[in-house]
Amino acid sequence: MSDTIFGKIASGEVSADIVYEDDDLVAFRDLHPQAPTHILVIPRKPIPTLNAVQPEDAELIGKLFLAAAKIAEQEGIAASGYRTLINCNAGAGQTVYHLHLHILGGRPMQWPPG
Ligand code: IU
Repeated sequence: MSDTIFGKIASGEVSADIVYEDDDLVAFRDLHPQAPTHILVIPRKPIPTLNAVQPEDAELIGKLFLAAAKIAEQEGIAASGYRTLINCNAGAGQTVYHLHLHILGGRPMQWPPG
């Protein structure tokens, strides 16, 4: 079992500003937001990186994106536009090794990301 800070948020051991949760997922506000709305959606299952996702996780990953769209709607950023992204490994800037989907919105986004 992974014991990252996000695993501890998922188990309730560490508190976070949770905006959505169900049996499979938890979503909470990023501590250092990079946009007016910056939320992380994580599976309760401690998958370290996108590279470690297995075929049996396909439904879970689908749920992760469905939850992101629902949260964007709830946050009032669905119509104006928002970005979802997953940083995979250090070269992409991943710092917490528990899979997480970023939701960023509330401001215009640049392309390409840095
Ligand atoms: P990354 O994709 O691994 O770089 O994203 C990790 C994010 O987790 C980053 O935006 C941090 O601000 C955020 N975060 C957090 O919200 N709470 C924490 O306790 C820690 C990191 I550590």
